[in-house]
Amino acid sequence: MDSIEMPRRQFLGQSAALVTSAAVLNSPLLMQAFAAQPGEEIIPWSDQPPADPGVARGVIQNLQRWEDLDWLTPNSQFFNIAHYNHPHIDEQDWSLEITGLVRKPGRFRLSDIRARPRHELSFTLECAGNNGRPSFLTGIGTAQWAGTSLAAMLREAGLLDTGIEVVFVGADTGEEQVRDIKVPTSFARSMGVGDSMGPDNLLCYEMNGAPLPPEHGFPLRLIVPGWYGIANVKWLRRIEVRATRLENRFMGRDYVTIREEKHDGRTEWVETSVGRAQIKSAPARVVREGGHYKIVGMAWGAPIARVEVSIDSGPWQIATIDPTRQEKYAWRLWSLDWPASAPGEHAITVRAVGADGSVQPAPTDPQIAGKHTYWESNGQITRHIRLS
Ligand SMILES: Nc1nc2c(c(=O)[nH]1)N[C@H]1C(S)=C(S)[C@@H](COP(=O)(O)O)O[C@H]1N2
Ligand SMILES: [Mo]
Repeated sequence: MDSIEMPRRQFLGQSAALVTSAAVLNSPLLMQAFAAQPGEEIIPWSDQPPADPGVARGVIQNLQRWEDLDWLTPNSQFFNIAHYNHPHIDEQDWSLEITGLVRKPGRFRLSDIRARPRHELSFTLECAGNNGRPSFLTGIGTAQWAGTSLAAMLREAGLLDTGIEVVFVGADTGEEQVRDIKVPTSFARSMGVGDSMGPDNLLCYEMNGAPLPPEHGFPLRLIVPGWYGIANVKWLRRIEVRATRLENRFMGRDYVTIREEKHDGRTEWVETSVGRAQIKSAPARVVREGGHYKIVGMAWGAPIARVEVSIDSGPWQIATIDPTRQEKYAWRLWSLDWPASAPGEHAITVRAVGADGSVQPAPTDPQIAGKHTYWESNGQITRHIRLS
């Protein structure tokens, strides 16, 4: 089965009103404007990062070229990140524990979780470090994730009023140095009780119609749509409700954004834990069909109202957004015809504008310029290309 077709079929399966408009919107002509076509020639970017991720070697794997990404990312093309080891878990030996400040602690096998009501959603998962370094441009992908509701399981466990934090612990382990102590530790991230009870959070066992692949967290991972990748804990083995905050490496030391902010005319350096996804866009590829060029890309991180493209620092031009694939947590495809393309080197910059009027920041915006760490780098992206 070609997994690329899946969301479209699912989209067509929705309410009658949607099907009517989808029939019009899904016309072959319109789909052609955005998805990669067999007949078109892709012009590779001239500022291609090295295939080897350098310092992140062994942590980040399976990075793709933007040119090869499409609306849905097949499992074989999905990047993966593992900060510690890569656990290979046998379903028979595995269970999920829900424990801590709950009235009814419990242990669940994969079959128990699969027997619960199933939910599916498309979500664009982006590493918070994506674009923070010159060699890391494609730590992003969109999959159709399936699982059961986290909120429903927490509700059944019965949260006690004393609990403020829900900690999600993975089966992968490592060692950290904290001051003079060597700490043997498991990968873990946490969220406040309110965020954990978000109605769309999934305990996820399926990715693009297949059981979760080992490198993406088999048998179970957390999917927190609308948050950066780090919140989406893989190889989940324990959920624990606690009365104090987790301040481990992935909450309080690494994945911390350090930014200069102005308060009352004074500069203050502020350190915050990586959180929700932020508005962002990128050009994916320039294609030639006959003598005609077109720029195609994605926009994500917030509800998108508009995408604008500037070529060689020229005026912002409004791109056409693919009306057929509108899912709450997945990126939108957009395209712009480029009739005035001339031979030589060109710079292509994109910015997304949100439904709330927010604009993806320029590199000179204090939000980006005042940032001293590479996390949450949602500044406007410029790519370079040479046309012959
Ligand atoms: N248990 C565990 N979960 C994890 C990680 C990890 O190292 N261990 N890495 C996180 C990070 S930094 C990202 S960006 C996403 C990547 O998800 P993927 O590997 O499925 O693409 O997983 C997150 N979940
Ligand atoms: Mo990440």
